[in-house]
Amino acid sequence: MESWAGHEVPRLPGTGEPLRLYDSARQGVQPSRPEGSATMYVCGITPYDATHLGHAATMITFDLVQRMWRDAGLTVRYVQNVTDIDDPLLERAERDGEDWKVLAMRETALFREDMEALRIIPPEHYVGAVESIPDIAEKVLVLLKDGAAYRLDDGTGDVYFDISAAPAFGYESNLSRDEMLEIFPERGGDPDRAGKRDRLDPLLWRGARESEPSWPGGELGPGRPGWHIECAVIALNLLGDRISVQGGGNDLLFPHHECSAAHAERLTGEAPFADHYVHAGMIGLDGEKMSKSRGNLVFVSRLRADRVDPMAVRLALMSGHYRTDRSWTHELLATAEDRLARWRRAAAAPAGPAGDELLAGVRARLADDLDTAGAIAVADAWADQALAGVADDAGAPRLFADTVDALLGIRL
Ligand code: 5CA
Ligand code: ZN
Repeated sequence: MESWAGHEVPRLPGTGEPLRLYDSARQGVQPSRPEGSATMYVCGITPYDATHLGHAATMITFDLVQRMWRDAGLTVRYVQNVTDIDDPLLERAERDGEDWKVLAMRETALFREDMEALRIIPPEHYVGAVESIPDIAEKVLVLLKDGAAYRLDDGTGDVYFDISAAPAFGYESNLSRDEMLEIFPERGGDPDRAGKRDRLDPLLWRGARESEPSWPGGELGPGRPGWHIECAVIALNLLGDRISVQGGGNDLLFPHHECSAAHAERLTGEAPFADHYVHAGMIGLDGEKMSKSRGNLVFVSRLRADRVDPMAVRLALMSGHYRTDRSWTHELLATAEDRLARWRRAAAAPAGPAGDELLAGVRARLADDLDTAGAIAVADAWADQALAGVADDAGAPRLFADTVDALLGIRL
């Protein structure tokens, strides 16, 4: 499927610092030292609604990872998916009396526009679940033949992964079995489905149902793919057996990333599937979790229609640390708008304080598990001095603009 349009990223003098990132599996900040090219797979949208600020914050987080890797001289290979067939999409289409394909296409198109506006560097491959179905079916069959999966004998054709085929199951999320059992049904799992070997076994292939879309699955029989195998197969096919970063929001810690890793590791025989499992915090609104049921979603497209500068939205979302669950508020946006205006005035100054400390400071803060608030403070300090009339270096305003553009994605 088509990705979105990219933009020039300014080249900065020197080379950036190696990135250190929190890994959910090892539960600590660990150096990210990809050899050759850095590979990243980020879990993208299920396109049944418009992009909200939570999606935006997660995409910005991984955009920063890519910017830091590039600045450190690495080649980056980045893949993102679109879950363009799944229960939530079908449910929404049914509720609104709309064709699920039309709904998915419309919301994916809107997401692309939002990503471009937020200056998110596009993935090299932007891949839909539907277009990946033959590849997924092939791998489900491999798991079935290998004894790592089984078919329910109730005539549905549904195939499940046997988690006992993944001896390290649980290493990614670090959750106890009780915690897993509690979360599993809240995030698409079906612990009470009769005939499963283990209540936590995840669905790999859903046999065709009369009222649902289905695709030929060859020997598997007609049906549609489960969610976790979708991401495992797309990542393996396009990025290889071991990736540098598996990314998404922290709502994907379990079961999604645990199961994707278990599937991938069983298919390749190599573990871990990802060097870093990286999770962005959830964005809420005024202290409440942003969710469809609460009806408190703030859409990027709505803000754009209201003529809010997307750079202010980006700056506001980066003012908190990516791993922290945090709230969107009107004040957050107002502060970001003021800051953006101040930075623009400073970048337009004829000269400013020398820029080397600024560049080194922004690089150092971001290299430390993406400390965006720290990086913003470094940029603020330079801008304040430039606006106070410190004018040592005529080239510094350009370097300031290039630094916040290349590393923070903020175009002044
Ligand atoms: N299609 C699946 C991933 S394979 C999915 O979770 N889709 S989604 O549309 O629900 O979310 C898209 C991405 O945004 C995921 O990485 C998800 O973890 C993240 N996300 C969802 N809600 C929020 C939120 N409130 N705050 C931050 N990130 C979020
Ligand atoms: Zn995913």
